[in-house]
Order: sequence, then C-alpha cells, then structure tokens
Amino acid sequence: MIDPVDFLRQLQLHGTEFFTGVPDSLLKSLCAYITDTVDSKRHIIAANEGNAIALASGYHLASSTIPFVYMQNSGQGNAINPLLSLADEEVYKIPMLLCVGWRGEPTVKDEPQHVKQGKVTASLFEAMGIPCQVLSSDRFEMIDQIQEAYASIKKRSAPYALIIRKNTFSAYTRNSEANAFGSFTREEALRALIDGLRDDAIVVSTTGMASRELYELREARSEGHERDFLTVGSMGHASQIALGIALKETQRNVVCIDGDGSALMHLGGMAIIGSLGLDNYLHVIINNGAHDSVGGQPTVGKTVDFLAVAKGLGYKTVKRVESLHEISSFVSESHEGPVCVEIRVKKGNRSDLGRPKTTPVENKEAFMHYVSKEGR
Ligand SMILES: Cc1ncc(C[n+]2csc(CCOP(=O)(O)OP(=O)(O)O)c2C)c(N)n1
Repeated sequence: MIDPVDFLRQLQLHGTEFFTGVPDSLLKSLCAYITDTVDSKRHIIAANEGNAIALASGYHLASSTIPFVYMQNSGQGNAINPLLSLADEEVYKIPMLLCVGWRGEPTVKDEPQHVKQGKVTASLFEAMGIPCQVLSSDRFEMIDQIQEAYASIKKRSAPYALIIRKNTFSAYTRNSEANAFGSFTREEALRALIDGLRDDAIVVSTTGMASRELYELREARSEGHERDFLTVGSMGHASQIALGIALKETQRNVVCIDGDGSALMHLGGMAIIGSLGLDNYLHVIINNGAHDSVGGQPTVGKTVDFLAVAKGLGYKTVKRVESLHEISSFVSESHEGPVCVEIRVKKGNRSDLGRPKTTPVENKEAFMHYVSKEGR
C-alpha cells in the first residue's frame, strides 16, 4: 500500500503546491492528509470536477507550477469539457497531474452506477489524448511512475492521469474536526420527512447515502419503492430530474432530496427551478457541511446560506427546519412553491446500512408505472 504522507511528499518534491478536486472514497486517506497538512488557500475542495480543472489551470497561469487534481472517475464527465477545451495540448497546454479513483474496476464487484464508468475510465483518457497509468501499490514503482508522469507533463505541457485502484492508499485519520452542526442524523431527518409527505408525493433522492437510507426506510415501513427515483449516479442532477417530472406531473407534489455537496455541484439548476415557479416543487437540502458519503470531507455548506440563495433565485417559500417534528409538520402543510427547505444534520451513517436490492432499470420501470397509473 502507498502511504498518503509519502505520496504527497513525492508530489511536493516535483514542485506541486496546489491541490484541488472533489473527494472520492478510494482517495479518502489522501484527501484527509491533504486537508490536514496543506494550507487552506492551496487546497480547495471544488464544487465539481470541471471547476477543479479550471481552478488548477488558473493557479498554473499565476504560478507556473504543476497543480494536482483529484476526483472519482464518476467526475470524469464533468472534467472533460475543460480538459479538452482549456488544458488540452491543442488549446492552452496547461500542465497538471490528475488522480482518479477507479470505481467499477472490471475485476472488482461494485454498484451498477460505477460498472460502466469503470470500464471506460482509461479509454476516456486515451480518447482525450491524456496519457494515464494505474498507480502501483509498491512504493518504489510509485516513485518511478510519478517521475514518469511529471516528465511527460513537462515535455508536453499538458495533463497526465494516475488511476487509483481500491486499497491503493493506506489509512490516514483526520485530526479532530470541530463539528457542532446538526443535532440529528440524515437518516432521522429522512424518516421525519417521509412521515410528513403526502402518500402520493413523488420523490427524487440524491447520490450516496441519502438514497440508500431512503430505500431502507421504505423497507422498514413495508412500503414499496415505486414512488422514489433513486439518483444513484449523476451527482448534482437530482434537482433537475425532479424538475422534469414536476413540469409534467403538475397535480402531484414532487420532492427532491438533495445534499449540500450535490446542490453545490450544479448550483445553477436552482436558478431554473426558481424561474419556472412550479407550485408543486419541494427542494429539501439535507446539509451536513460534508461529502459524507465518500468520507466526510468538508463542503462550504456550513457557511453557505442556501435559503438566501433559493430566495434570490425565485423560490417562493424558504425555510430552515430545526427539529424532527418541524420537518414532518412543515412538509405536511401547503406552501407556495417552489419551496426550499434546509435541514442541518450531523455527519455519519449506520454502519449496517444496506444498498438497494433492485437494479436501476427495475427502479425506473416501477417508478414510471407508478407515475403514469397511480395517485390520479
Ligand atoms: C460527479 C461525481 N463526483 C463525485 C462523486 C462521488 N460522490 C458520491 S456521493 C458524494 C458526496 C455527496 O455529498 P452530499 O450531496 O453533501 O451528500 P452526503 O453524502 O453528505 O449525504 C460524492 C463526492 C460522484 N458520485 N459523482
């Protein structure tokens, strides 16, 4: 295994001083070590992976150093546009080292949303003309690979990618963080939320633990899953999926269960929700100030005023609910929509939390059947 302390040291020996990215569970210990040791103006957890490429590019333009950008392979899609139209060898030639967590590696069992991305991770880089290799778990090979990567980056003045397998990095636990945020968990908030929602409300839930918890809550209540669309991949897009449904299903309440990291990832979508003024749209942002599902790395959620943002973007009703009882009672009442509710919660999840047992296609088919036939 590679010690993240050693890995970071190698990057610094090559002159890298700026770090940015979106966290990934496979890079958890590296992200934690960077967060603990790099100055907060030299390590920025970006809103999305495309932003991270742009941030790194800007830092290079001002410093001539080679920045480091980390992401899960799910974020490759977000990064493609600035990689090809900004950093590319045929455009601005911006050197940078990319480090990409390889979810869905073909020989490793993983969730359906990761399997396809895992198959195409290296070939996407090849198609973009970005050299890449899988990082070795052997320290001496790792040092050689980093040497080779920086030599290629300098020669071409362009990006180079290291692909990171599961269990490449050894554990590193973050120094203790102050966390006085929220007095109950996301799962408790979700339970209170579905207690208060009308039975025929349509729910679209975001990527990560929130969808897994919603799935288990329905099981515990002996309810079906047909009214929930679980956005297992496509982080940051749940609000627009819900919007598309709400535009057609105007007589039904459509609820988006979002996370702070997910809402921030494509924040512009909230402007479109606000501009459309749909009365049947409820946007619930469960804010734990963290990318909890991939290791709890901080977002800017603890300092962002989501309600002021929503108000400014045209949501008609905005509300921070402070207790479990208030969650149920607020969502059971009628309010002028679009509505934005912020619920502040603690980080963390149950250690025995399961995963959906249905496939994405089964989920979609049951959902579409429900939307077209039921509750009318
Ligand atoms: C485009 C993309 N980037 C990164 C990831 C990895 N990822 C999955 S869930 C998650 C964190 C989500 O944070 P938030 O929305 O705040 O919800 P929380 O996990 O805190 O409940 C991340 C970074 C992903 N799935 N897709």
